[in-house]
Amino acid sequence: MPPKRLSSSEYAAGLLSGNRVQLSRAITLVESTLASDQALAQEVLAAVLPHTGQALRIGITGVPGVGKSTFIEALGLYVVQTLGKKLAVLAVDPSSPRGGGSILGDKTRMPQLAAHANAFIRPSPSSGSLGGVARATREALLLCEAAGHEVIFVETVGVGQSETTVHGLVDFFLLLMLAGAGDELQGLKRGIMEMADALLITKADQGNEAAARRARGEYQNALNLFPHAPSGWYPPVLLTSAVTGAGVPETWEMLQKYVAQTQANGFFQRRRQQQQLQWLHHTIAQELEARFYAKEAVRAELPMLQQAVAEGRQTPFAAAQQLLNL
Ligand SMILES: Nc1nc2c(ncn2[C@@H]2O[C@H](COP(=O)(O)OP(=O)(O)OP(=O)(O)O)[C@@H](O)[C@H]2O)c(=O)[nH]1
Ligand SMILES: [Mg+2]
Repeated sequence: MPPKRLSSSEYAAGLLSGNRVQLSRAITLVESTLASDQALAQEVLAAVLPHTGQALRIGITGVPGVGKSTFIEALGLYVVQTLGKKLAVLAVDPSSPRGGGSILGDKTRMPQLAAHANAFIRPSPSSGSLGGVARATREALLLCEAAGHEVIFVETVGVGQSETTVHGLVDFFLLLMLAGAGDELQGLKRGIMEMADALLITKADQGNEAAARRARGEYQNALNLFPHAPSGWYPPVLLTSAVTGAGVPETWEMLQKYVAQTQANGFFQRRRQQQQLQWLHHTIAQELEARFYAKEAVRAELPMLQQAVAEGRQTPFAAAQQLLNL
């Protein structure tokens, strides 16, 4: 029997008390495409909004196999055990098949973290489009904050558009890299490195240390060529190893330093404000487009006009104007 449908205030109360079952169910609600679920989800979000925003939001990306899951387990355990903080791990993986993204299988790569009472791990929503996944993840992040999570990791695979999306969700963006593999091999575009607030060279162990140190030097030089960031922050390059545990406390200290510096100079708040505004305009654009294409008259005229544009009988601009004026 499916669980009884809760009211928005019941959801809100459950979330604010840190109830994990309610948190999971509320996230399922924001992921749902049913109009009635969406409406309830928006009510829940409105109710808990004053209790959001206090977490440190960290994006983590890197090509498959670089060691994201292993690193999240190591840094995550440091956060929940050593620091005693509540952590949530979310993922943005629009390509994941229905029934659970890679992070779900990943729970086996994060066995201790997955079992820890202070850690909440949630796989990527599996609803195809990146836009849908991004919205659901943004809202899930707010729900996790309302439930008292002080640190939030958002993981994504570094192969495409999804890191731009995650960059727009987080306070700090960590890029994991392998030593010795060429940039092309890592599928890295300059743009992704430019978004990074820090680079972590993974697997600096088992004879790989010298190569890792060399890579650190090279990447540090590459980063120094980028234009001066408005945050006043210079992205550092750190070495990590899940085998020796090296780099884990250092990564946390670096994050603290970033927060202190950017909260002092106002960039931290500004970045969040910009993200909110971007999200606003993005939502308006999407909604307008959806309404436009749903119009009866547009649906009737569109095929003919498409044909005319394709055959060069009408300019795209004129056809667009005609449709927009309908
Ligand atoms: N020696 C060494 N091996 C590591 C380290 N971190 C990860 N590995 C290994 O590298 C492999 C890939 O690690 P994952 O953590 O699964 O990598 P991932 O980036 O999450 O990969 P995807 O989920 O496929 O995107 C595993 O076999 C790990 O055991 C490390 O610090 N040192
Ligand atoms: Mg993984």
